[in-house]
Amino acid sequence: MTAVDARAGTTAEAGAEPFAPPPGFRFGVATAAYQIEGSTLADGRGESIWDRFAHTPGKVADGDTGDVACDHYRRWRSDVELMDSLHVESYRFSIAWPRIQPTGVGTVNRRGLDFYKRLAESLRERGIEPVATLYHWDLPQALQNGGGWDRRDTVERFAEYARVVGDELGDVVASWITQNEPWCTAFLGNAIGRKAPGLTDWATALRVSHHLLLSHGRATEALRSVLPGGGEVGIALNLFPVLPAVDDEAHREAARVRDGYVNRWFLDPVFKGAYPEDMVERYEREVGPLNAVRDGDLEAIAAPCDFFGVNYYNPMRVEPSPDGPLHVRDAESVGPVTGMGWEIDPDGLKQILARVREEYTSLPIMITENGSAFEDAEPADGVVEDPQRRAYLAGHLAAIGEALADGADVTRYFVWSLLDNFEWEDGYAQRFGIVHVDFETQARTPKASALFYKDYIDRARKGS
Ligand code: IFM
Repeated sequence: MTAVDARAGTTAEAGAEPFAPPPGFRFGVATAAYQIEGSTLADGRGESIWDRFAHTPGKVADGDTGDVACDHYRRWRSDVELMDSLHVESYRFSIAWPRIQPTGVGTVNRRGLDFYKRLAESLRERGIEPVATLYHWDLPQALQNGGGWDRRDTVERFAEYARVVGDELGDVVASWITQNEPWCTAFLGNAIGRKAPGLTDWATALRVSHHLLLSHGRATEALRSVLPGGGEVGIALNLFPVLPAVDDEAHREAARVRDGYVNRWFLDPVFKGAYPEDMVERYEREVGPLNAVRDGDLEAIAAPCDFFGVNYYNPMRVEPSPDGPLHVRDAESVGPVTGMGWEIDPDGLKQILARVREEYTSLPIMITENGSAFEDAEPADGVVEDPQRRAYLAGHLAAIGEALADGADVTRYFVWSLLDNFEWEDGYAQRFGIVHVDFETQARTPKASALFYKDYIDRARKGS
């Protein structure tokens, strides 16, 4: 018995009773290219908006960048072995567009494609399913120089990129996610300025949101034209239960607005083919005419998907405020929070799943991200105790079990994240990994939560 197995054994006593995974269900882990790969200048990769943003003083905590990150571009083989050792069944990674098309247009960079091809093949050899995301925020900087997602032409460039990648990797990757969390890209990147490209213009952010959604529709079409039978396509949205901090009309209205801003603005066009009317009115009143939408766009956005990806972390409690975006701000959390200050509420995941099913779609659901950052202790004798993360995982896995029992059709669960990594504007200060990374030595140490997850998977499989 290895040290890892011995420690995993101890988690069984404290661990939750696993749910019975339905046929086809897979337990996975997720990452994203800029957050783990490093090697930003290797093999012809072009500059992305996150390289530019991170290298702009004052944008990222401690001046951190993704230049090295987890050095995964060079260590991918041992990272695949690591996943195998944790008995992970599915791996969601993202493809860096600037590795495939360094300037976002035209010539395809073979070395970039080969990297992802080798990765996907090696996952498959170990029986780990590869799930690829096309866009996890690293737009080629050259496209941003020409207007980025504010420019309609970027949508066509993205569809072209999707077609190239789908054509090359479709034989090894069956499941494809077009866009990840377009709310973050559009609004945190272009209205609030907290993420790349760091703009603070609401009119731009609204156009960007529309173009991102349209790019999902166009990429879906492009992927379908090249993927072999069995290929499946979906989008990943980050969804939040939004709760009024106080049960009165002003707070309920604040919750409706926040829900419109973070959830419905994306769910409605994807599943109902229309933007929510109350939000259209609000944006037109407060920002100006929504001039990006053309005939046929909403039909393209609502093109049927094969699955729906839900990223869930926390509920939002809100209150009215003249200063907040659209006059709403976050209120105090109730109960425990993570290192990000995000309220911990596994029940919120069940609420989201029920809402999606009741109001939007009966498509199979992949929980494409779920996880937590905490201030972990440094490894001691090869051990990192992270009881809070372990409890977070156990609680959310139990919630999925309950949702399944209530009839939800959940087919994947991806823990965010396999590794501690570059947490965007927070740099390396926030650790989401179930595996600890020493950023000086690049040593990987599975935390107690990773061993809990491995043990959970083993027990779930034994029972099934
Ligand atoms: O790290 C991010 C990820 O890139 C997108 N979803 C949320 C995670 C935690 O903030």
